[in-house]
Amino acid sequence: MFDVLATALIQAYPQFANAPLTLSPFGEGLIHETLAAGQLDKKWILQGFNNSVFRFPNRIDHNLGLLSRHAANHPLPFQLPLPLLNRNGSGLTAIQGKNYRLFDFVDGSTLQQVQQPAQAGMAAQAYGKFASWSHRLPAEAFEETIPNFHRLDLRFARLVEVAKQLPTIPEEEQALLQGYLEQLPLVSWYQEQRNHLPLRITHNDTKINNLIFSKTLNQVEAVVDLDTVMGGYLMYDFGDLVRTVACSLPETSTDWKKIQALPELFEELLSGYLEGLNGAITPMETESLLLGGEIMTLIMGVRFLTDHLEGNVYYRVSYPLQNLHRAKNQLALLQSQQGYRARFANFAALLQER
Ligand code: GN1
Ligand code: MG
Repeated sequence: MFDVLATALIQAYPQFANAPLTLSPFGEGLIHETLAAGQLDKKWILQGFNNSVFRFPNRIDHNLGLLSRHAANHPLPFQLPLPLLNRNGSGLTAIQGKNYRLFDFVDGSTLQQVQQPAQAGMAAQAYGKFASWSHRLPAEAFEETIPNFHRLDLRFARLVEVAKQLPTIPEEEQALLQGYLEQLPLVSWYQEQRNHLPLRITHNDTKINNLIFSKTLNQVEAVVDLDTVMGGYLMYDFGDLVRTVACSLPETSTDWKKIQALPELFEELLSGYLEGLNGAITPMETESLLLGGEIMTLIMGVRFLTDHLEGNVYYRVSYPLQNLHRAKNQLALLQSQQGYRARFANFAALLQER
């Protein structure tokens, strides 16, 4: 099935020998196509680059260049895998009308959900370290690889607009839409925060499966999926961790009644993230983290519902109603988090006293 692709890759990359190259689907990404590539006893990750989502590959290159130059004299305790260069010195290789990128394979394990609280702490520490490590780099020097990516206010307005343009909306969608529209106060809070929070360098896709743990799951080997690294707020990175770690079920689950926030894991995440930051955070930023999980869950839910109403034009789906179901999942998780606001705030206050 991948014969033509394999032959073209062998010619394009100096890493490959003239021997059979096997390609097979890999991982759970929703945007790029990810394949594992194997030749003799070596492995790589091959990515079919999504040009329609990432319309500015040069900006990604620019940002990754800034990161790799910084890493050269400020070592990190984990890898940031960058695209390998082809024989023309480029990180992108066009084959059969599609762009591909090749990465070294990082040996280890990925998790869709944490199995133990300590893994939550480790994950949060790694992303916190990433933020403290990049603290001295000027956020303005980073280019927006997806313009307005986490602008909740704009995402919310877009949902309203798409819904308005539909002649009719079925009952289930209407109820869900209503649930989302009731979150307007959170959108206002977000807009207010934008007047105060400093722009930092953030990863912007800090879900748990964008970390590669060691095989024994006792340390983080790599932070991957760096295409959305750009200017952002710390609450984005902390928030996407809360969304994907401090939850009883993954974003694909349709077991609505069992979808809940897990406060113990939130606490592990907050301790770990602040530890990783090691002081590189202002009091206002710390305060903003408390609602970061809500913000990111709301953004994702709004985006899933918008995509459903638009006919699944953005996210990969494995069945037609999947985006609707993801949106339903995220609203349940969001509402559950909102029941824990006081508890999260108390915990944060206790942490500060320590
Ligand atoms: C996408 O490609 P992937 O699965 O790492 C998305 C994220 C969402 C996520 C939801 C560029 O990430 O924003 O959080 O799906 N990335 C982009 O699972 O839209
Ligand atoms: Mg990913």
